[in-house]
Amino acid sequence: MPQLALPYSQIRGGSSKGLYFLAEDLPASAAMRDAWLLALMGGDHRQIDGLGGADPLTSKVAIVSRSERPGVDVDYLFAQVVVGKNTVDTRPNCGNILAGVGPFAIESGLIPAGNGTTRVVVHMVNSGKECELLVQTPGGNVTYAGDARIDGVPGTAAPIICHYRDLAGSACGSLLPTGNTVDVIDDIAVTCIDNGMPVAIMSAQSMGIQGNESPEELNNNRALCERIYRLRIKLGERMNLGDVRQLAVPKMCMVSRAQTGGAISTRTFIPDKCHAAIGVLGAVSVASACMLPGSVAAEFAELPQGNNVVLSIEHPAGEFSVQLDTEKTDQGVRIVQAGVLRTARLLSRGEVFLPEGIQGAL
Ligand code: NQM
Repeated sequence: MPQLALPYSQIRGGSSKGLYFLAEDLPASAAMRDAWLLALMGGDHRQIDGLGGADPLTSKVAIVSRSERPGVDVDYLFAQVVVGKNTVDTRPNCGNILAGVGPFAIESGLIPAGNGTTRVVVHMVNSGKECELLVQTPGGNVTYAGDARIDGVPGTAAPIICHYRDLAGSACGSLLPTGNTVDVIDDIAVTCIDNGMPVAIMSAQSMGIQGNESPEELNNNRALCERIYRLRIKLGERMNLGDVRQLAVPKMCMVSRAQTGGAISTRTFIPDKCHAAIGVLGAVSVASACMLPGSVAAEFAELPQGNNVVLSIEHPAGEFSVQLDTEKTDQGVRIVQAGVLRTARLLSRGEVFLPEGIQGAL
């Protein structure tokens, strides 16, 4: 059987990039779909025989279909092809790749473009949550050009506004999956939180670093990487994620006081390599933790006054602003909605080839 040609788009979504497929072009069986994605992206650490870029931020896939849910336009399943592990993880979501789902849905004809701005309501299959995207469509066409700037991406582009609703417990079942605001594991105080992304937050100091190091420096610190890995495996069980050795969660975030006037400074491992910046939903989870009295993040955070706040989460490539609408409850604080600004750009579109022998191999 010859190589199978599959229609795809490659889109930069926020500070990540990935392949975007219509669900109808991939197998319905999860096992077969994952085998295809590994073959298309590359299962080895260099991804030399596929389109993944040998980096967690470029080894991503969006699978999109028209939604049958009331009030929802499209369903989006995110798949992380875990670099070097020959596995696909559909447990985490990705808020960067999500930004590209709006343009992809419009350009693929899943929803019509409005004249000016098009609202795309996305059901995130990984988490069961929803996000409203506002995409620029002047004259009924998607435009990628504009003057929005996001750290981690050169130049400017058209803004994509993302409004997330009610993200708590997206993968772990509850906002604080261990039931505590702080746990102490291996003598390290950790806040385990899932407000859109499972994240474990420790102070940089407790992990033996300053918190202002470059990702390269941290990646080269073998003792730190091994410590993070061991802690992550233990935390996975406690966060209701089970055995996380082959998974991309929980993200491991080390925090310290803001260095450039923001709310807090971060260095995040996703999960075993330091992020060049910070993930979208990772940043939303960290910002949410800053609002929780007694959390490890709150100890270091500079918080603006009020219930509706913008928190600037500092990261190695700059900062990420998260807008949070909160309300006070008897238990503390509830995060009602999170808003972020992203951009996206269509990079390529065409056919990607599935090697002979993979189709129908399972
Ligand atoms: O947290 C990196 C990214 C991400 C995921 C990661 C993301 C998110 O930068 O929503 O965007 O944490 O693996 O794309």
